[in-house]
Parts: sequence; C-alpha cells; structure tokens
Amino acid sequence: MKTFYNHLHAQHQGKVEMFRGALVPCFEVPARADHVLAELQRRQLGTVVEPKAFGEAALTAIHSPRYLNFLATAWDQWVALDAANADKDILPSVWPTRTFRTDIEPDNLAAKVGLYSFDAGSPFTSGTWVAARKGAECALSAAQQVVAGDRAAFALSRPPGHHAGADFFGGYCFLNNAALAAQHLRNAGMKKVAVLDVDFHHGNGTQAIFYDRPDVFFASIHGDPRTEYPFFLGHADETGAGAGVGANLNLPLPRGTDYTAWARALETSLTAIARFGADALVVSLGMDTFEGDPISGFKLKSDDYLRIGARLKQAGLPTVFIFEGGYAVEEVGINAVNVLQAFA
Ligand code: OKP
Ligand code: ZN
Repeated sequence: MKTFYNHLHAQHQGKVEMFRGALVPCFEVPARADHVLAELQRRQLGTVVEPKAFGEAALTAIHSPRYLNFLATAWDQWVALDAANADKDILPSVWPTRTFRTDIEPDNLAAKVGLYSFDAGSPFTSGTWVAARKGAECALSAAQQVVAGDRAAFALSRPPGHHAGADFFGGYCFLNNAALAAQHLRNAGMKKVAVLDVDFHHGNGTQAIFYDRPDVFFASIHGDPRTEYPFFLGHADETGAGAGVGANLNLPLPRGTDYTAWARALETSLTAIARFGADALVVSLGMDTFEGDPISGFKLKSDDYLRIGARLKQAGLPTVFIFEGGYAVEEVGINAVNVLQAFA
C-alpha cells in the first residue's frame, strides 16, 4: 500500500489551544505524523511517496471560494495588523451564533476568523495553509491511486480534516481531507462512495458536507456528543436530509467503551455500507479511540487495531485511508500501522 506524505505538514505547529479556561500546549503536534512515518518505515510497509499537485478545482469541489480565500490570506492579514503577531498564532474569540448574519464577510480579521471557525482550540499558524493544502493533496493522491486500481492507499496528512466543513475550520481541522477524497472518487466515476469515520470524535464536517446527498454514505462511530466534542452534532437520529435521507449513520457510544462494544458498531457500520452498495470506501482513520489517548474516552488496545484492519479488508472495497486524530503520540504510529498492516 502506498503512503502519501509531505514533510510540510510540520509547518503547521500550533503553540497553544484554549482548554478548560487556560491556554495549554497543542495536542495536535507534528510528531504524531513523524511517529506513523517511522513505524511504516520500521515495518517496511509499502512505499512512501510525495503527493501529486492538484488545482483549485479539487478544493472548490468541497469548500467555498470565500473560505478558501480566507485560509490563503489570513496569515498575511494577521502579520499586517502588527509585525509582532508573527510570533503568535491566530485563535478565534468571537462567533456569529444564532440570530447573527453570516452572509456579509467582515473586513476585521478577528471577525473573519470567527465567521470561518467553531472553536478556540484550533490555532491558525504561519504554516497552516501550506500544511493543509499538502495534506489535501495527500488525500486526493491516495484517492487517485485507488482509482488507478490499487486496492488501498494511505494519506498520512496533518492537520486532520473531519471537523472542517465546507466553509469553517475547528477541531484542529482546516480542509476536509476525507470529503475531498470521497468527491475525487465520485468525479472519477465511482457511483457510490462510503465514508467510515472511526475517529473518537464525530466527523461533523464530513457529515454536514454530504448530509443531503444520496451518493456518499457517511457512517461514524464516536463518543456520544452529549458528553464528547464536538457536542453539537453526531446523534443517532441524524439520518440524512432530502435526497440524502438514509445515507447517514451515527453510532454514538458512551465514554469507557471497550473493543467488544466498539466492534459491534463496526459490524453495524459495515453492514449498512454493504447494503448501500458502495463502490469504494474512505476511512477517516482517527487513532484516538486508544485507551491511552489524553483527550478521548474509549478503551481500545494496540492489538485491537490489527482486528480493525483485518475486518476492513474483509469488507472487500477499494479503500482510501485518511489519517485523522490520535494524541497518544508515542503509540500513534504503532496503532495506525497495525490497522494498515492487517489490511495489507
Ligand atoms: C480532533 B480530532 C481537549 C479539547 C478538545 C478538540 C478536539 C479535536 C479533536 N479536550 N479539542 O477529531 O481528533
Ligand atoms: Zn478525534
């Protein structure tokens, strides 16, 4: 299996995020991807290659032009406000909640940052845009590789993507890599695509992007949003809208869930994906279901990821793996590569 990787992910290196009333060091660090890369190389699993270049159209297939323009220009505007800003990250602090207007883009940068985000935990840094673009190209290249006939491919990208919507960032995510990959598969002629999100956190961005579409099925196994981030989406009664009714499946599970209960949800997901008749599968491969994850609440063990990889292989679909969360930095490489190795 080919892994698509670009070293510029490391240019996205947030300093602090808002956590329980304090600014704390970021959980989403470059070392996460470094550990996965090192473990792939240690086990000599497949080859690691550079992503191909993709034009603007691949991004506008999912994201709004005004949001992409914001991402491309935010850092320069930030530094133009005050040269000393170059040493600090941008963190949102004001949002247009209910009753406010979102149709007029404000000139003020803080206001723009709020318009295009949903939390204060996702610093925007000098290298965020280049890292996100390269990450998206990894996802698109992995999809392209599967279109070309490979059974599977892996996008080793960061920042992650599944919380990013068509026109907002948050939850450490800026471009929705899984959605970009799924759309690429659709454009290449695959009639029905399923996205299976196994990150601990609900993939609100991916769900929202495809919510009214019958051609992309979204299934997610995640911590119950009543108690877990991102809180405001991911309930079991969200089954799709309009033409997309029936093409969305949420399986929220309580904090403390172990592999036995988690694996039952995986069976439910894969049964639904088979019934949907997917031609290809995109896996949002979050590793924060691990028992040692510092910000999550499930109890999966390293060996369980071998079982997940084997079961995904058994689904029999061309599969694009997209790296998402996983913050037990020392173990994230072992756990992610366990999935990939068992699949391969
Ligand atoms: C991104 B992904 C720590 C703060 C929570 C957001 C978590 C984003 C997770 N309790 N900040 O889904 O792994
Ligand atoms: Zn997560």
